[in-house]
Amino acid sequence: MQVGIVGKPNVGKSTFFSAATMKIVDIANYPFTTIKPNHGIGHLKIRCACRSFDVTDNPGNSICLNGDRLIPVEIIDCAGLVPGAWQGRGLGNQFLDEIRKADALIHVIDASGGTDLEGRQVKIGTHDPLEDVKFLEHELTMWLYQIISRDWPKTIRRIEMLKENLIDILEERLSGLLIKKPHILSAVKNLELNTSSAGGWKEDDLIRLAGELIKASKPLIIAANKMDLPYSEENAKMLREMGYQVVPCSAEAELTLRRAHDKGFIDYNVGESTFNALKTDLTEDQRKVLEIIRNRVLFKFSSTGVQEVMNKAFFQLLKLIAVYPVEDAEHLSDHKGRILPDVFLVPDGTTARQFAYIIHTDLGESFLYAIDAHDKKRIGEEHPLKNGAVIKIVATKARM
Ligand SMILES: Nc1nc2c(ncn2[C@@H]2O[C@H](COP(=O)(O)OP(=O)(O)OP(=O)(O)O)[C@@H](O)[C@H]2O)c(=O)[nH]1
Ligand SMILES: [Mg+2]
Repeated sequence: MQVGIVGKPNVGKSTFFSAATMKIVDIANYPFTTIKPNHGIGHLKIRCACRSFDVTDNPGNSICLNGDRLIPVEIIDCAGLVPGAWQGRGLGNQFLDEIRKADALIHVIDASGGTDLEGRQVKIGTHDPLEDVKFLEHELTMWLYQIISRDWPKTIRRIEMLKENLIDILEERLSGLLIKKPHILSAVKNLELNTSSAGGWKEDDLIRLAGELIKASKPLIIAANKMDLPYSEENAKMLREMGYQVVPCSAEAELTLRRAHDKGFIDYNVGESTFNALKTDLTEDQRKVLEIIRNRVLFKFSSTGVQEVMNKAFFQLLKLIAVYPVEDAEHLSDHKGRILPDVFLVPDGTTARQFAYIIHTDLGESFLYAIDAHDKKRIGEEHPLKNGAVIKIVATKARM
């Protein structure tokens, strides 16, 4: 699963990406710094199961840092989007091509209102970030509308002449955009559109359909960036009150803290509300920057927000849970004796048997039952797994 970092130019998308992945990418205070998208690996942070079991673990596919498990996930830093992108304006084509492959979106906005719709710097507080939110919704809707409407006459012919089903045609047509049948069914239902009379649908119906499909298939969280600047807090509050899911954030603060930590200047755990200065010989400027971050960001918002956005994008928008497979439920180890080596991200609602299939087809096929390492109780094949569960699969041909 991939999450795309999107928004107009110059809002801090690449800064967010760099802070989340520690990859060095171009960051600058002008529009279209990023032209080609950046792909990278960021991490979700959860309380590691090693803490509840009080064991020392040997992580394999993830990292355990001071009792927190960091799980790798893929994120994409997209080129900036400007009005008219759906008609190819700016870097519209590159941008929208990346969005196809995204399962969810992080919409980075400049919450300080210091950049206009094209990403040019303006006096802070003069641009309304609500416009940015509306504009992204509009661009994505019109992009999808264009795709659907391009062969709408052909679609209608297939329905009327070949008696094909509209939902099936749309599913086939839109699968490359990760738009699936449940998305289409819920969109049509929400809009109360009658699929048997699709031939009579107006342009406006197709635009509304595109809007609903985008909402259903590309769930979105707003990273209200540049929270270290004035006006940001009010703007983030305003968006939240309008019903948007908003996390206050300062990508620049997170990037600075992670770099300072890597250089040994400070001790900082990602997503935390504090850091400790380690070096006594920091320059006056370095000390000042760290104090600004402490006072304007950490003290006010209790974190830089970057980790919270990452976790919410995957756990809430994509509805994933983390499950640890083990071979020995007593020692929590795999066949090599490694303790809690792996953690898998799976859809919420994944049953014990489905989890066995995710680990290995053989294990799914020969599944007998599972054991929850917390209470050592048996779990039947239909039983959905809990977030954070440590699970042993018992199969006829025991192999794991
Ligand atoms: N004050 C403040 N500035 C930030 C923050 N995050 C990013 N910036 C600045 O915003 C400017 C744009 O940052 P980028 O990360 O290049 O923005 P972008 O959205 O990737 O821009 P494009 O690639 O042009 O679309 C740079 O000057 C950053 O230093 C933040 O949290 N606070
Ligand atoms: Mg960029």
